[in-house]
Amino acid sequence: MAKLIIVSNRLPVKLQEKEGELIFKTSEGGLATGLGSIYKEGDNIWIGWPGQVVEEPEKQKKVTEDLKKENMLPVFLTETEIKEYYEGFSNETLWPTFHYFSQYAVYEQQLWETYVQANQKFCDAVAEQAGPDDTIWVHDYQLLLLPSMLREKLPDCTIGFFQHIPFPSYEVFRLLPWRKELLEGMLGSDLVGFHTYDDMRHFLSSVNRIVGHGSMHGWINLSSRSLLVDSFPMGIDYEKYAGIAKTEEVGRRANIYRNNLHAEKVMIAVDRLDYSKGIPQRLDAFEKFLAKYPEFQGKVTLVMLVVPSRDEVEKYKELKEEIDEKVGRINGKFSDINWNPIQYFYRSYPLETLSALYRMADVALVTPMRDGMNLVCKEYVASRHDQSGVLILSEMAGASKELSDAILINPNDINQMVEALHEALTMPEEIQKVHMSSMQETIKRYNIHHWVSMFMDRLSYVKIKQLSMATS
Ligand code: GDG
Repeated sequence: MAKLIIVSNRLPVKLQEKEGELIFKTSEGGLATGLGSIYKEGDNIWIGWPGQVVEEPEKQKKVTEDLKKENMLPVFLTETEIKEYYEGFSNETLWPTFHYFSQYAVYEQQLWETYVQANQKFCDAVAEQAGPDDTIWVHDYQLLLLPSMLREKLPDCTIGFFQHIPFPSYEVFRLLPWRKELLEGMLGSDLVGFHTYDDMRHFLSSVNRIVGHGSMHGWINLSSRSLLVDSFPMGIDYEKYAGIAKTEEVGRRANIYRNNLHAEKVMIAVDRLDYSKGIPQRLDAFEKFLAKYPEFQGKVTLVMLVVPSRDEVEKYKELKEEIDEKVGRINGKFSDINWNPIQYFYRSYPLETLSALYRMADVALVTPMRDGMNLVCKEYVASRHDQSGVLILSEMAGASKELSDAILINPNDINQMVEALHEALTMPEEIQKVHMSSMQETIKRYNIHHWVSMFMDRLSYVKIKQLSMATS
């Protein structure tokens, strides 16, 4: 029986050490939820790094056996691979470049070589499991070389690739010293997917100008075969978020949190610590808003949840300090005994707490400088059980293409953000409901299950089309 092999840098579980024993914590991430029911079926399998370095062969064996029961296979990465392939090339070269922060990108041959080596390690792990009829679905920028490495070993198998972050314009992508190798890596796929039409267009333009292959309606004809490039905007598990937000317990918590804030209006922002998320710019806009509209002082609180991420990387340490400083300055300037303009949390919370925060907030501020999609804004919309609430959303998030009922802003335009805050905080409830219910309809329909089936259906279609092209 043909099976599906999912490959991503991280497995949908995280390995943790508890009292000398290694245990697994299930991830609640969107991808894990969306693919959760699929990889557990039959012989399907998910291959990836378990989130911790495990060196002792005995421990590796035990982890492998435990994960096998759950249809997962670990790829064990060394300290050096984590430093150079993951934190280095993936997060200090590709991530900044793909998010238009190329001034932050490091170009180091050593990091590139480890990136190649790690992709090869994933390839070996997949090749050991895969048969010629199997379908392999590779995820994200850490594994750009994997499709062509797999194609070489398994010429007939079906390979899909999805990139969760933006694909930059040719002028930015071409700055990478390894641009040609990276594109050739991706071209090993049968189907290459992005969140938006623009990302897809940028990719096709780079393929044309750097590798010299043109395209027609998303099809690229290589000498050996054709592949398709298309957009698949990722959704969330709508019913899950809407369901939790509606529960009595979450409603009770939302009331308690709100009462404790002593504010008439509450705004929420939830991000991983990342310079692509526009956190300092948002703080600048809020500061300017409180100065321009002093009648809101004492009345509106921004609850800002920043989830620790990549704190080994220098740029992220600097960003954390910048945020700490700005929050301290704004609170120092405007707070009074009963009220703080910003409630800032640098940690992550369980899903129920997050849901209560979404439920209590009148406004969500999602203002990235650049974001492949952004799921937080969709989760906020799904959590609005009474259709009230306003979403302020950056045009630079992939989600803005679907959520045109949000107040759309350019995060570089601080004055526009100030006015958007004013508009959101004074919007009549009947207008809020019109926009919110329209966004809910979109997100409900184009949910995570829809995304998975769209991608898988298109991948099967490509294989059929390739066969008919080969015989015609
Ligand atoms: C990448 C792309 C693309 C956050 N804090 C807590 C928590 N979260 C969850 C959110 C949301 C997820 O983390 C963040 O997802 P985003 O999509 O917003 O952003 P990235 O992590 O940068 O994801 C992005 C995504 O891939 C999918 O393709 O949309 O553009 O950059 O689900 O809810 N979850 C819990 N506690 C927290 O404190 N439980």
